[in-house]
Amino acid sequence: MQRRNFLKNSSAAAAGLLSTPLIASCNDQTKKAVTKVEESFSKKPIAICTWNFENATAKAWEVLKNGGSSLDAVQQGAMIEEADINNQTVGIGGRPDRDGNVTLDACIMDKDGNCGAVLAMQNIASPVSVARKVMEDTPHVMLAGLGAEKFAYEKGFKKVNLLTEQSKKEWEEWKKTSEYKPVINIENHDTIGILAIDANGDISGACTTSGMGYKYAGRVGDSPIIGAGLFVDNEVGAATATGVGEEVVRTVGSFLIVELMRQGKTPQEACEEGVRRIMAKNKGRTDFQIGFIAVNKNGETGGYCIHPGFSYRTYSETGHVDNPADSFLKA
Ligand code: SD4
Repeated sequence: MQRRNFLKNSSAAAAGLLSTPLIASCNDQTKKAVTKVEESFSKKPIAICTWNFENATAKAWEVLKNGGSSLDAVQQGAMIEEADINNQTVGIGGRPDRDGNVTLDACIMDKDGNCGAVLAMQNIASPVSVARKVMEDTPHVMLAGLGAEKFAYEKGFKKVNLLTEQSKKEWEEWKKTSEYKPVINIENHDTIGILAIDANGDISGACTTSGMGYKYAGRVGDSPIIGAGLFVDNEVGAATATGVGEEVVRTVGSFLIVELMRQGKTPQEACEEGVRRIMAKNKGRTDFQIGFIAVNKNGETGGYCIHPGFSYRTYSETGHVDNPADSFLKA
């Protein structure tokens, strides 16, 4: 019997016992045991995100603390980074593709396995919010390019110039060599993947990015691909990724990590195995970074990456913490 069902059944059985007057009146210990079982079954809220996005987890925590859903928590947390012009890999201020256009990818997934995504969408400041509309207001999971943008306008989103002066200046500089070469942990790596568990114990996740800087026009990475950049299974847990998306797609990384947790691995062990699979496929190639994070149904978390330098933030009742992740390759 699964632990959850066991707990459910044992608390139900104990509750049944309490309904008989004899035991209810004479057995305080039984009552205590029931309370204990119920307490251990009640879930504690937590928010966890890739990198050290303090403001995003703080926002998500505020939602959770006020009794909000994990879905609202991850959306609102992700929106903080989308609106930050200093984050050059998410939302406004994101680095453009090689033609100078900022194209955004995002997805969101809820406790029931519903999901929505937008791919290579231009001119809209909060792709995660459009992804949620795709999930809730359409029969589809993914909308791409002009179709996604048109849908966003229909839903009341405003047209915004996403290319900031800073990102434009850097792109003009880049054009002088036009060398496509992600620098580990520095350039191109600040995608936010965010996972949360609410007071009901329900899990949701979101992931949003402008993708790899100076990518081919139309290139889409892992971030808006359900199973690759993000996966949630409310029975088991959730995972999300940052880094070179092509490699995450090749192993369907986030889905893999959730399935490994289903088989009994801790979030930490599952993230480590996710990275090992990628390294095994790459046969000695090490010039790229990937970071995975995961949370299981009990609120335990984990994170792992290829190169040192990746960290993830957690916010729960026990505090607001930046957790440096262990890495496959050592410094
Ligand atoms: C992508 N995974 O488009 C994203 C990039 C990223 O931090 O994570 N940047 O491949």
